[in-house]
Amino acid sequence: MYKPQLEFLFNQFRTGTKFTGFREIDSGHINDTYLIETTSEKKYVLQRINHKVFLDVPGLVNNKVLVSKHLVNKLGNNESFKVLEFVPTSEGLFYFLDGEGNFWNLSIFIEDSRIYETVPNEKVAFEGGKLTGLFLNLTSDLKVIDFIEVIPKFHDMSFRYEQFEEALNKGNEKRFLVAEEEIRFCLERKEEMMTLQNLKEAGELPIRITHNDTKISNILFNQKEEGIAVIDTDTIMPGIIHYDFGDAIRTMCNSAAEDESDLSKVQFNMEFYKNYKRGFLEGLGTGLTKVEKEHLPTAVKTMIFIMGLRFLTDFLNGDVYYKVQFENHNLVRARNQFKLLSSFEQQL
Ligand code: GN1
Ligand code: MG
Repeated sequence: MYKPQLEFLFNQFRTGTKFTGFREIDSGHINDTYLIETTSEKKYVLQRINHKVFLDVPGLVNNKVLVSKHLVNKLGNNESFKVLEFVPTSEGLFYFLDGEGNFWNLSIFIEDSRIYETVPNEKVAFEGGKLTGLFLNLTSDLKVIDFIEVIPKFHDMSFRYEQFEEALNKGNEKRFLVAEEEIRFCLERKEEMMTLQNLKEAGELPIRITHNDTKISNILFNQKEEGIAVIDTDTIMPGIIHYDFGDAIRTMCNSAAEDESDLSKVQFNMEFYKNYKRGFLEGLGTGLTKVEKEHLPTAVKTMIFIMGLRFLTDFLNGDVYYKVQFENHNLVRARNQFKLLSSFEQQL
């Protein structure tokens, strides 16, 4: 994107300040994100929401604005718990639709914060858990019916297997050969990996409002290594607690980045797991049922696996979903997740 285009987009929103410059933030795999500098002290985050992935962007925006309002009403927006604040356009909408059919939204950048790509110590693991638990605690009284399913069947294992099997039928044959071992790994695991979905469908796990993308880089920390904000609320929708617990563990307990290709560096850190879990349960309070609690380790396995399965599927399809930076990037990501899963199982 060029500067004048971004300035034009920024000006559609009611900020009362002027655009002075921008920087691209390239950490997400789906949306395009820019940090906008202005004549005021405030900075903003301008984001193009990928409408090929998110088919109902106004519905998505409605979900996340609803959650922000709810959190502010309950806790206020304070130093130890900062809430994403979205800015309306001059028409009063929380998104702007440009002439090319792209959807944009703007939020206020949260100052004095940092993110981690990997957890440096037990405190950060504990804090990450506590904040995620608290977030779920605070959203637990929202009505599921007020939310759309942003991506239907997002974490449904059977749906992800269907997509995988379709890729096996239609995908790129050269890629099958390179990924033979990983394909076999996924085919062998099917029954086990259906456990959570089966429980959910049997009504044994309560449906709540969940974040659905609680990876470590979606949590902001302050300089004292305390968790202060949950960001990237695009996938907030009805789900089960295990999605958030498992997805967070997947990144918090990986000794390496999600796309580290040297698999000897990919180890599951049990100490971080214990600390994350302790923090998560503390933040969440007393709200878990017996079955929910019993299946927290199942969540870890399932969420590590489902991400590996999705990365592998995208690799077989020729990298059409996730942004990639190098050859075999998606395969590297998938291998990384499967190694992490094996490391968890060995230690369990
Ligand atoms: C995607 O774009 P980003 O980084 O927020 C993906 C998540 C995956 C994640 C893996 C809508 O999230 O489900 O866990 O990549 N989001 C979508 O890093 O598919
Ligand atoms: Mg996301």
